[in-house]
Amino acid sequence: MALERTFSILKPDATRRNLTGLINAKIEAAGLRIVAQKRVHMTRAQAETFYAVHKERPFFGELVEQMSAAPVVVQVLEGENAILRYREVMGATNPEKADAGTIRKEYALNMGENSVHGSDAPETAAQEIAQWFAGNEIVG
Ligand code: DAT
Ligand code: MG
Repeated sequence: MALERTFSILKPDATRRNLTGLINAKIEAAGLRIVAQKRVHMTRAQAETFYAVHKERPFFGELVEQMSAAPVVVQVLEGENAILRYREVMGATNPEKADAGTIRKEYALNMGENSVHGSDAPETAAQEIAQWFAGNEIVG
């Protein structure tokens, strides 16, 4: 398979606890290259847009609140099969169900504050990357 790109967020619970370096080490050890990265503080509106697919879910308000409460690090990761590979490295959404060695198993606090986001499909990856990065900010 050709090189693929996925969109990643190191969430507020991770930046607050100074875990961005440890998480990046796991990303790189998994063979994913960080080809774009910046620290941003999402507005509520940006968080609402980003998670619009979940707007009818009961946890949406809390999710938007948490995502805009502190800075995040947004990233583009590149590698073979990067979308699926990163989902494996992240672990399950619920950290109690995440496999040993995954980011969420090691660092997530709970279902909402689960340390990382990763795109779930090629279409969402392209959309999410375009929402946060200009083409010339991505250096592969
Ligand atoms: P993922 O982040 O694994 O792609 P998702 O897209 O289903 O999971 O949900 C997006 C985020 O919303 C998830 O990372 C944390 C939050 N979330 C999902 N389900 C939740 C729940 N049942 N209770 C609280 N937060 C939840
Ligand atoms: Mg998702």
